[in-house]
Amino acid sequence: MTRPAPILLTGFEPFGGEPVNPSALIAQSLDGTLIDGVPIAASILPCTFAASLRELDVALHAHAPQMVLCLGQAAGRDGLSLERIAINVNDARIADNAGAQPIDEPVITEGPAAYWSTLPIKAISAGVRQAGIPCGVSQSAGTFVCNHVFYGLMHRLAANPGVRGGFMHVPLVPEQAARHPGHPSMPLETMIEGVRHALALALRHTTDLRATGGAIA
Ligand code: PCA
Repeated sequence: MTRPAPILLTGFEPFGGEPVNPSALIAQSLDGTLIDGVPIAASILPCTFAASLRELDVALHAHAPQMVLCLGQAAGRDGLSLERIAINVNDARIADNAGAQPIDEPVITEGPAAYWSTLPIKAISAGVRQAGIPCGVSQSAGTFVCNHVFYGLMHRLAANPGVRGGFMHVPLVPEQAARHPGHPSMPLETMIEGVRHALALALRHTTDLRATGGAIA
């Protein structure tokens, strides 16, 4: 039997002075495991505007995935957080790991203003919550390297509509939150379990649920 095309799961190296990035720990721990018979291939991306999409291209090329989920850390989020939309702007509040701090630059010159996630974000958040793990829809992936990678991913996948993709932000782990009083956190094992559920739900749901995931400003 031929092996099904993998799911590409990416994480980021630590940034902003943190010793770890939970997104990388999750991706590494799921690397090589199977979700409903589909293998996961993990890749850790540098937290830089210049090199992150180059590394993403290397991984897309190496693995020819059927689906892509990029993960990133978002201090302040209190659950797993499925991003709805990627926007065409880099506006960095802090320097990236190479010292770059772009202000109001497009991710891709002449690209559209935004791309939607093509993962079933409502079905995933409902299913992950049903498994007892906090999860929701987020209306903004920010304007730092995560949004940059999310936008770049969806721009690439727009030319390859058979491959679905999206982005999930994850909270800090308790060891990080202990150094940032007031920040919510989630144990690494819970996040890993949540991402496993999320990928299984994404494989099973080719269309999304009609359920509210909105926010009032
Ligand atoms: N989080 C950052 C970049 C890398 C990461 O894990 C972000 O949200 O943009």
